[in-house]
Amino acid sequence: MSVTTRREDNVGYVTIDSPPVNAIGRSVRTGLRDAVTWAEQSNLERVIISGAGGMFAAGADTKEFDSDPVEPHLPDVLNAIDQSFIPWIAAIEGVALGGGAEIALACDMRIMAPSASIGFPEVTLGVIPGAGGTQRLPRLVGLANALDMITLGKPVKAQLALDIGLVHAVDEDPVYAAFMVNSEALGSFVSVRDLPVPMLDAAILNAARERINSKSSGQIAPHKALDIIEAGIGLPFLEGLDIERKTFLTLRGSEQAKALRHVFFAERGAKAPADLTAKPVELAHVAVVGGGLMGSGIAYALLNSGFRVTILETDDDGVERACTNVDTIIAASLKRGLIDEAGSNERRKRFAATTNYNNVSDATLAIEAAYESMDVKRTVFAALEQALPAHAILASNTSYLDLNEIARSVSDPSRVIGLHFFAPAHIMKLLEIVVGAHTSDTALATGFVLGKRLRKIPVAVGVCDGFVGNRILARYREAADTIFMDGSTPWDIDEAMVEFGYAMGPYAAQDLSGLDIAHANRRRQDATRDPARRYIPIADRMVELGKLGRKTGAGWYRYPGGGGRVDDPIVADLALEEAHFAGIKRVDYSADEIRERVLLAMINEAADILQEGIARNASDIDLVLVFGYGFPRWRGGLMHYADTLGAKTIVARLEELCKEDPIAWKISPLLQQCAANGTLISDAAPA
Ligand code: T1G
Repeated sequence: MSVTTRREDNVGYVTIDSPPVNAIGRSVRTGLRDAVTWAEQSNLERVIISGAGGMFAAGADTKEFDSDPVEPHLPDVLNAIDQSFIPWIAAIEGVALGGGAEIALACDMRIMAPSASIGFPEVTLGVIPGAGGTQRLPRLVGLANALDMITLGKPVKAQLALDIGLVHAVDEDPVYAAFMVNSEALGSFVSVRDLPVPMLDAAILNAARERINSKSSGQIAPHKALDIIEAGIGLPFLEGLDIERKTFLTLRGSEQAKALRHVFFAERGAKAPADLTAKPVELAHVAVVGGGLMGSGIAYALLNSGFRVTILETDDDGVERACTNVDTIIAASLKRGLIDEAGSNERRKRFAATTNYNNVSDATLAIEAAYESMDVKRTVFAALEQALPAHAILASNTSYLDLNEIARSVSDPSRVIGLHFFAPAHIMKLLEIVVGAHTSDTALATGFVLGKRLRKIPVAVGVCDGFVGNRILARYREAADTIFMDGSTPWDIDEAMVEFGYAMGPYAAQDLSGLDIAHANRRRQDATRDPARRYIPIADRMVELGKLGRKTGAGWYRYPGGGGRVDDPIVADLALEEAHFAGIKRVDYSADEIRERVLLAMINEAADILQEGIARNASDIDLVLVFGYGFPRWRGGLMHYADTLGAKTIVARLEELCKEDPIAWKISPLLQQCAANGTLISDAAPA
């Protein structure tokens, strides 16, 4: 039974019980509909509805979104609740999201537990509330609050819900509080649908529209939600419900909704492989080598998850720097209200920094985040091998270097794994777990457990230059630099990629991280680069000129007075000069041509990564690009996006580009196979 009913005297208790999150599927909708009939036939004085398992309801069962809607439809069930002559009280614990929040809105009264949250995240799935949320919420909390909650999709905690009038009370025991509500009070409540609609306010609507444009650029659902809220204010309730439902059903089948659902489920699929049965090592005390920006970010992420953390440094200055860096992060979290004073002090108690490796003799995991030099890493790993217990796992945060070579610096390479965090490490959700040739299942299981404890998205990747994300990034940059050399400017390319949905183009992004990082990698690759492969020298020229990006006041852009970026004609001239030397006849690429070349280059590289088994599946590549490299979530990730183009189309275009440069555009056999077989790239598996 997904919905249970019981009575005590003249109080009815309806409980949604559909583990793990009380998603509102057909059985729940049917159970709720039958509960309304039961209540009305049972001569009850009130009904208290709650969720089992400490959660009210996580919203509609999104697994049903790919099939035709099946009765009873949620709007009809909720209309039956709010039209019932028996008062219903929603007793909310955990979360009431989407359809869960809409159930609560259909009740006469709402009571939340202090730690509970309520919200309308539908737009994060590319849809809008489809069971009355856009029509009831404005009546309850006003136009501005309703627009905020629905078009941004962010839930609110109990106190704010109380402050804006979304709920009547906050109580540690909402069910008991609902039982204790006196009958007179209960009888005084008006159904939300019968509350007066707020006035239309052009200023509020325009502000909401602007906020959507800045926060959700390119996305359709937030604008549609605003449209339906606005339209509903001028319509009778049932007509508003009707256009809401029609819009929801249309959006449910849209490309953006399918893409966002793909990412939603891919994110939840990011866990240890089912056949990984090895027991992870117990984790309590973790050593982090290096207290720079990465090391201190990793340390804080570990502190946030309850670990004891010791940063190892080479000298007292390093120790002081590590402490300052961690203190800075703690202070920032305190200032933003992410932690309180007690939390801040408790984290500090679990943190230490030292030069003395003997202080980590009881650590069962070490994460090396030292300078990206193989010599440094070899030295560190040898010292860690001496200092930590023999069963401890030794991890490197290296972004590019060969993990197998690092593993050769210890006697037991099976203990070595890569844990590639993304700066800022305590904020970015992606964690690439790099699996070396000898990495043990115990080490891998430990990596996944750590990823889960840190609330990261753990993705297992194989060893190659740049693993998954940085390898695709390198191809992205190479394609962009080629377009730059052959005809465009960095700002044309950045603009084209922002229009695609990136928050920032590749040149503006590199100005933030620094041109010297990619330069160091190009120098490292000099010895092994294919001499026949076209090489674009502009970025080297930039580094030679000291134009390293924001940190030197100028990179691909200029930053006068440390302010915003300004196009730099010197940079454009560099390309003209290099093109002249190379005898290149430059062309003026359109934004579409720029996007096509950059994206096809990335897709082709990603297909090789999949073919080589560096990534386990296409979904993992989507997670890496969305959660580590700013690929627009509403495009579903690189491989999901590739399938919207189709392998046949991709291969045909690559064949054209091969005529320009057969080496750079060498077509991945995996793409050719998908094109020939008419199969999805997302379904392709390593060879
Ligand atoms: N439908 C189906 N399955 C869901 C689900 C949902 N809404 N929410 C979670 N799951 C699955 C999830 O895939 C995972 O499965 C398991 O539950 C645990 O999830 C009509 C149209 C509720 C805060 O957007 O935000 O209502 O991997 O790992 O970390 O107007 O799940 O175990 O097989 O995330 O404790 C709107 C989405 C829907 C909320 C719990 N609702 N869910 O987090 O667990 S549209 C949402 C969440 C809608 C109405 C509209 C979170 C959570 P598996 P989990 P968690």
